[in-house]
Amino acid sequence: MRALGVADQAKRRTFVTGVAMDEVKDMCGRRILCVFPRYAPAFGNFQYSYPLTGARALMPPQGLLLIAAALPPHWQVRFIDENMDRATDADFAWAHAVFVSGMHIQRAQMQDICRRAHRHDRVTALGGPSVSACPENYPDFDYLHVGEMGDATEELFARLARDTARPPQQVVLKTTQRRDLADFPVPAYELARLDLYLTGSIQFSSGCPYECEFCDIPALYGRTPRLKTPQQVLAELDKLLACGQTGAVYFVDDNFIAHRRAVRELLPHLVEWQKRNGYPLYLSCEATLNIAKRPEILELMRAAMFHSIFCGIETPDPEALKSIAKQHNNMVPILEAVSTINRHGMEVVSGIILGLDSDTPQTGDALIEFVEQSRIPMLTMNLLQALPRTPLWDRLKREGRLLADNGARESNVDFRMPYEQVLSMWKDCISRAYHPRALFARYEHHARGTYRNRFAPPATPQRASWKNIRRGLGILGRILWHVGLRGDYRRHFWGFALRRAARGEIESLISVAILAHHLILFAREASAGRKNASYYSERLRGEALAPAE
Ligand code: B12
Repeated sequence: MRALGVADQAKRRTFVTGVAMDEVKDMCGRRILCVFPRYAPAFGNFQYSYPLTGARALMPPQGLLLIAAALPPHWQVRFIDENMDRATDADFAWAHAVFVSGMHIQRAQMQDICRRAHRHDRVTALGGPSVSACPENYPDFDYLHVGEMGDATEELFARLARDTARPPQQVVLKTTQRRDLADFPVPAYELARLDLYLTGSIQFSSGCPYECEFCDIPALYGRTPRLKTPQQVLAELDKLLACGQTGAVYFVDDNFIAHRRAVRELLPHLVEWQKRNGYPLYLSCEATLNIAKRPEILELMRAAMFHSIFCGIETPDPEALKSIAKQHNNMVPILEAVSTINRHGMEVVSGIILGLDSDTPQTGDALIEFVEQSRIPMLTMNLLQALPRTPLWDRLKREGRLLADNGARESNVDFRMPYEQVLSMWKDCISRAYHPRALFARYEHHARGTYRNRFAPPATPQRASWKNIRRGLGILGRILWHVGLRGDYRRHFWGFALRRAARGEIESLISVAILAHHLILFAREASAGRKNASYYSERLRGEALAPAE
């Protein structure tokens, strides 16, 4: 928990213009407690790698840190990520108002925070992707902020400046005028313990032009990409460094190449920034697979030290891609696209969906064949979920295949294939894809190819700092202890590790060991039915509410 620096105070003065700001400025300061809810254990959280790295959560929540930076200048703010620490009674007692943010998967935890704040009679405000899609799911919060930062945000601040008593009934504030990303403040990164996250986060753009049937991004953030300026992105990177960010930083953009010209303008600035700062960070992002058609962009990303791209491949079946309105994945043959990206030193992390209407009993085997051919090490394999505000939700509703209450089922979709068959296909794919032998074989392929295609930065003082070396040695020590000595898949680990050590490739040894540990352990839990394929199931909700350690 930390207070905001002078620079941010200055930045915040420019935010609230017009009536609200004049009103707010003359009123007494407010104390805002920003609480980010716990994630339920899930594939995408990498919780099994935390003991190796000392991390305690995956990445800082951009949304809440942005809102914290946008508060009126003389207000105080505290930030608590409940993936690390639980907000205490003292925190709630300190606050005038409690701000919360999150995804559908965090619904139970968001409601839990609201209950705890109300026990202290504190007014609560909720924003973020879940309430923006389904405000009706949050009857207990006092203020609902639906949509992105804009006029609704100003209205919320003005109302709290006037009165922090809980309103007699819920107030829903809908953004009608979005604030331009070019006018976004630098998120309040200094409020977060960046050194305790597995990766940092930064945003360049919002929105995606495509309309994949299962995705709610077009409804939530629009199809016309909105952008920050390169100068803003560099200012944010400067601030991340100043706040102790090291290692990896993830661009949270829905589609990093949503606006190709803007990306071509941004990348040379990132290359220069890395050079100027001694190549301190590895970058990654999410982008559509057709980025493979843009070698000029891939080459600039290589020079800017991008190490991986998350691509929503979803299925290797071109016909199935058409059926979910994702034919843009077919613009380049998928295997060719993956190897093109690898040739530029970037690993592809692939999103995969099982339970599509086009699935057959052979789908699982076809997927494993694709995993072996593409050599993609990390694939987030999820069961199809129908998210509100998506064409899929509307179609399934029309077809009467949307399960309102799916109890212990792992999805709210009434699959074409028998449910149990889809579930066992999912478990079978997870256990085969993440068997240690298969996984390390795929990583071996990239250690001899993709990773050697990367831009090799000079050994700058920033990279070879004692702090980095000490941190690296600490992680290596824990890997050798937990995996090399005590791990039950140590034979496969040592095969990979000794080959890396023989070539002095210690960095790829460490980064692979960290991720492989999570993938292997999570897959074991999931294929044994002890971890879920999705965030819809009851048991998960039950689990999610367990108090933080
Ligand atoms: C980065 C990211 C992740 C990261 C984590 C990010 C984090 N720390 O929270 C990781 C990789 C872990 C992740 C995982 C998942 N994710 Co995700 N993720 C994203 C992504 C791409 C960016 C999030 C972000 O930083 N956005 C930028 C910030 C600035 O936007 P924002 O949070 O909406 O905030 C704005 C407003 O909402 C508002 N606001 C936000 N909070 C608040 C609070 C208050 C008080 C106020 C006033 C305003 C306000 O102001 C901000 C500025 O406009 C989003 C898509 C997106 N564009 O947001 C998907 C998204 C949030 N993820 C999604 C999903 C479904 C998942 C998974 C469940 C997928 C899966 N099946 O496994 C997992 C779940 C995690 C888990 N436990 O398993 C969905 C959520 C759907 C929903 N409506 O809830 C999204 C929207 C993508 C999609 N396709 O639909 N994800």
